[in-house]
Amino acid sequence: MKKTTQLRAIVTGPELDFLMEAHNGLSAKIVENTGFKGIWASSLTISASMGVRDNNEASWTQILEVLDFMNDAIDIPILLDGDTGYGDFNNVRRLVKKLEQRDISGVCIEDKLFPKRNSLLKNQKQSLADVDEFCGKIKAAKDTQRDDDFVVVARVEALIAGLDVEAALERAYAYREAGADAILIHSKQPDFNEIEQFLKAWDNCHPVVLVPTAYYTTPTDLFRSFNVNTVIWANHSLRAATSSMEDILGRIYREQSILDVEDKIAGVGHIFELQNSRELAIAEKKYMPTGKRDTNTVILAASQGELGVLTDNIPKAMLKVDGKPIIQHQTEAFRRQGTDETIVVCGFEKDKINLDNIIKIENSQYLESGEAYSLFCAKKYLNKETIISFGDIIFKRHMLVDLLNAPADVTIVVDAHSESESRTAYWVRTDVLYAQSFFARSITMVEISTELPIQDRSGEFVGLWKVSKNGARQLADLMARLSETEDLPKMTVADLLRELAKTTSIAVQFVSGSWLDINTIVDLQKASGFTC
Ligand code: SPV
Ligand code: MG
Repeated sequence: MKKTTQLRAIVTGPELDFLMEAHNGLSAKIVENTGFKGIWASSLTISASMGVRDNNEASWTQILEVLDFMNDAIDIPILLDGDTGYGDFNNVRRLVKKLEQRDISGVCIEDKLFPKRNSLLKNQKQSLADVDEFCGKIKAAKDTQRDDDFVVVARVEALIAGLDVEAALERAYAYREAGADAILIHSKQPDFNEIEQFLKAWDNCHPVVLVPTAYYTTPTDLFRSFNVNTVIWANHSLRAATSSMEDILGRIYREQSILDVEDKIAGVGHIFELQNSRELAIAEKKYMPTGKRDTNTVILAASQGELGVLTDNIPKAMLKVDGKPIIQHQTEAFRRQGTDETIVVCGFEKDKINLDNIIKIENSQYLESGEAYSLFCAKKYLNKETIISFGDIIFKRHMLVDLLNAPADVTIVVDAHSESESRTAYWVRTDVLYAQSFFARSITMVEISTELPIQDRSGEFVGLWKVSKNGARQLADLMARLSETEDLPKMTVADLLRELAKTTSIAVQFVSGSWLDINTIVDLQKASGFTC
């Protein structure tokens, strides 16, 4: 429901409703949280909270600024205590226009002279406006509003100025005729008598609003019995805050300690809640770049390798290229791309894999099992997009960047110009050849094997691949199924990809060179100067 419609229901509806005062965004939020359906933006308390008097010392645009903060903080409507309208009919027109622009639901204007003074001040002369002139302001307000539900309340100050009930009624009738949606009849008497007389004579002929600050002892049911539409608790948020501040600050001053007041005041967590900090935290997750990708990396580094004495007592993945272990080249490359966890599956000489910021997972059966089983050991991390890499390869940065951007659920990197002839390689046959791949929208793996005849080889699987979150789930499911058979420990990654291809299309990202796998001392020498 629109805020204006809500306010109209409060002010003109038949049931007695209440507006509670607020004077800034925080108090407005507290009013709303307490359960009140609407807010009285009081001139007394807004000015007091600014440290000035309720004599139009704050300008009307300064009041608008406060209203903006209040309105932004809440979903309930605000009725502005608009004093005299801050000038003549023309100022009222501009006020209504600006209030509607700022989503304020209604205004109450009083029949006094600008600059007005607070109605409850003792021994102060209160000058009333000419009735006709004030009726002109009401008409101007009503003619200006664009939203039919915007509420204009006319406040009768005759009793405040010392006139009798007759005079008050005369003004109230005139304001009703001028188009006011409700009449606020104000009194500073400590009892209900003059208001009672007014209400009896008024006889519910138009909605009525009361402000019982002075006659606070009157039971609320009495207002109800007179079918009063709205009661405004006009200054109680500010007065509550004032007493509490004076009390607590006095204690802190005397005790020179905050120890004993801590459990008597709102915790900072509660203040954060009132500021709706949670919303910002959620928005930050959505909009703020964290520099992090939601991508894990699994490096398979369990095997010893066959580089003679070089791998006698360290795993191949820890052999140094340009002074840095092979897998450190990888972990740094992954981190530069902002990936999340780096998981290294170790086996042979696992303690020698001692890099920072990695999660080590052990394949204790590394001697009897292959790469697929190592990957299975890291299955718990296959819960999001994941890059999977052999621990003995070095590759150029662009290869990883392209792979991270690959859209398919499973993408493998294949070198179309592999020079490997003698050693064991995972040969891949694709549906589109590299030479035509520039014109193809996607390239799919058809076969992967160490045994592919030369004429069927489209390229060599580099040992670097990526699964999307969905692909990771499929891979994890496949490995879980295979783990129930005898097959998994014997399987290579190529075997796994072949199985996966039965249910999922495996996309191929072709490269031409740009990587090395380290199988021999010569490879190790070639790798120097080859940065990831
Ligand atoms: C206000 O709250 O600012 C009012 C009501 O106008 S009174 O203070 O009683 O005048
Ligand atoms: Mg006021």
